[in-house]
Amino acid sequence: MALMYHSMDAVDETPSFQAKSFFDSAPVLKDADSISNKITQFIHQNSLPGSEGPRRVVCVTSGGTTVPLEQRCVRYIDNFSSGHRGATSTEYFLKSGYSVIFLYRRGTFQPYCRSLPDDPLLECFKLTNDSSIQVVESHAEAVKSAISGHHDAVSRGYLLKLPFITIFEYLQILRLIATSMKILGPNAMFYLAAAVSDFYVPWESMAVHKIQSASGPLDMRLAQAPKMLSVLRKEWAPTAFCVSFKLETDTGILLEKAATALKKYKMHVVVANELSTRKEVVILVTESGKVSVHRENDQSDVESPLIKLLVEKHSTYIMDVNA
Ligand code: 9Z3
Repeated sequence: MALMYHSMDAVDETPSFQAKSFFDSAPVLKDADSISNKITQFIHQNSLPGSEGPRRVVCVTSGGTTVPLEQRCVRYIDNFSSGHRGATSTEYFLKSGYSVIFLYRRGTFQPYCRSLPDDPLLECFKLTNDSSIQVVESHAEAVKSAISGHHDAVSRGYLLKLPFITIFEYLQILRLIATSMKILGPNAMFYLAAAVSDFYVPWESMAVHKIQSASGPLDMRLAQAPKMLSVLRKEWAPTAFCVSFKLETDTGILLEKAATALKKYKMHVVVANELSTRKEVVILVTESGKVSVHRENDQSDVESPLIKLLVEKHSTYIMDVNA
């Protein structure tokens, strides 16, 4: 079987034109109004002057996007990301006084739940003789800190969690968040740790039903995903502080690719990481140079010094913009 998906012939097209075509042809986002209301309300609440003044807000993206191959999707292409980076970073941002919009791939790691076992419900709880539920002693600390950390952040209005699965959902929700965060000016930060598909099947050229195997091998050409980082910087939230990630498996090209992304998309910081060492070391690439950030020991998180450094850079940025 040969399924040819035409590329978008994008040679002369600007990122904003490509973005428009992408959104115009994307499937309608389910619950768009409710998502939009949640975002608007969250940003409104966090921009009110409280005792500490209006809070800084960061949008943390986390997990990989899928590319469906069929409209009634049975098969899809996936991008690797466990969501550990995003979930861990969210905790450190909250600790640093930020409010966080956590845009995450459904089913990936969640803030405050990293120390729980794989099947928390079945492994952390047991039935007692009188059929009430009790926490298993060995997991009691992890359960307590997960519940209290999460409850504290959500009930105080500091954490909003929004799930996505496909690249269509991810980019549509990211646009809603970014255009709403525009009013925060330099107090807004984007921390784009999600692993986003570079290629996708445009909705209108996608098979509706399950692709059949009877006609032999499948031949397909994927379109290039629009470069949304440019659009985010130029149109959606032009004064926000933007941090993107660059993932490679070949260390020989990592720093050069990160430096190219920094320039091309006008990021304030690109965090370069290599797949197998991503939990131990990351390299911050900025206009003023490169800095390696290491975790302190096997038990600590590289996100602790990473977020500390980014918060400092964000503070300098806010001062410069307001000067
Ligand atoms: C990253 O590089 C993240 O640090 C990881 C985190 C996905 C490696 P985990 O979720 O891993 O903790 O398991 N994210 C960005 C990956 C990406 O797709 N970047 C694009 C690129 O490299 C730019 S948006 O071209």
